[in-house]
Amino acid sequence: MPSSMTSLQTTPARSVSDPSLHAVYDKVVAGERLTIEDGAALYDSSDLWSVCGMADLVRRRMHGDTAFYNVNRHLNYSNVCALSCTFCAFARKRGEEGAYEYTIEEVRKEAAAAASQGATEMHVVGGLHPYHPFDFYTDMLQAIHEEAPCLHIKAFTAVEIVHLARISKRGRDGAEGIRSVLLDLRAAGLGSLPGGGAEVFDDRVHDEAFKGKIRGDAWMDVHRIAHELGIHTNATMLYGHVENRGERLKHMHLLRGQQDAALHEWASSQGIGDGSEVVLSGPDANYPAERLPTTRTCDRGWYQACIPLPFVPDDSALERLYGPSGVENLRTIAIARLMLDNIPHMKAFWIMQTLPASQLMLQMGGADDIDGTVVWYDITKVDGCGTHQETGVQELHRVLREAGLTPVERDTLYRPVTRDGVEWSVD
Ligand code: V47
Repeated sequence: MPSSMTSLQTTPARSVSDPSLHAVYDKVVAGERLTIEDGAALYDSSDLWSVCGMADLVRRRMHGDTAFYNVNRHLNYSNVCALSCTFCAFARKRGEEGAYEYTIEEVRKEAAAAASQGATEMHVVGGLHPYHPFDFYTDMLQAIHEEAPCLHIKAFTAVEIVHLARISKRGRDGAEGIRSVLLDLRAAGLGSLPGGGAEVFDDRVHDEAFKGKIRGDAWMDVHRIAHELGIHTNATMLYGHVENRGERLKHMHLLRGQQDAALHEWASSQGIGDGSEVVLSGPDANYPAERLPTTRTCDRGWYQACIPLPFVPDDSALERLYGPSGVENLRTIAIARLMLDNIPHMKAFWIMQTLPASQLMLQMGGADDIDGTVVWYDITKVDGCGTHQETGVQELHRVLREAGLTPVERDTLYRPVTRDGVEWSVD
């Protein structure tokens, strides 16, 4: 095939109609890192089509036409929480109507049911329970692990980890306390950390919407320590409430900087980056060895996926707000794909984005992952739907294929899953 044809397939002719995006386009094509100002231009432009076109170009370079999903279960073990974040409709005080707590035996049953139905992952998070001792959490992990050793346990947001350091009296030891909590949890069965609780890394936003929760620097410390221990993590950004677009871009910038540090050694070994920046989203020619880190090629932990979470106002103390529009959601995930050039995966979490909008985000907005079958989800309920929010593998396949993509089941570490009914394996 003539080389001009190859480059036409991977680098579309510049069809960006907004002149303020021309410089951004040229950087994206070359695989150069975008600045916060570039991100602002992407937010300000009325040419959403081009913003998505660039995100899609990057997504196809990184993942071709693959769209990832997993067979998972979310388990929100308790909604009893010491905090009162204004965006949260999930938390209750103990004894309040709607408050609930799973016992260890109930968690064990959930794990057994998940495994018997072929799930590969259990995503376990809850409120900051004011009375459970530290042992409750290690017992819970052990129960899941004993009952279903094949399940990868992705559990506890950074906020919960800091809470566990406090209740186990290790809080005053700073990083050492966090490290020893993570080691204990790993010994009990923890596989990785989910991306929740990040919200928006900005003190003004923090004080207005989630005062009392840890600030962005503490959240990032937990993830840095997890990465040092070889534990993979994800990162969310909860947007569309009291923050502004500039604060979102700052959040992305901070995450990207931390991922540079996590990938530094691996990138040097691959000849990627200039020693400080690691860009994984450029044209193929920029990657003499592996484009993306895998557990085989890198023994550190890193951010595997970013999950932009659109604020769902229903039943929260910020119910007066509208929450982000469909266009803002599409634009934000596309910009996250472009700005977070060193985070391998961009997830359109269908529970919060809805299945139809997630499909568009995968088809044209830079997303390559849709999360999984979920089954029960308590934290948000879009349009007041119930906690039973299940989709099946067939439905996910239909949604992804209709978007022109090839569905690939993955495990939590993004290894392709080979499946025969409820039996599965990874290489
Ligand atoms: O931590 C709470 C957010 C998070 C609301 O790591 C809200 O793979 C929108 O983190 N509107 C939990 N968001 C969900 C989460 C997650 C989901 C899917 C995959 C992964 C992953 C992580 O939801 C909370 C908080 O940041 N949240 N209330 C709300 N009203």
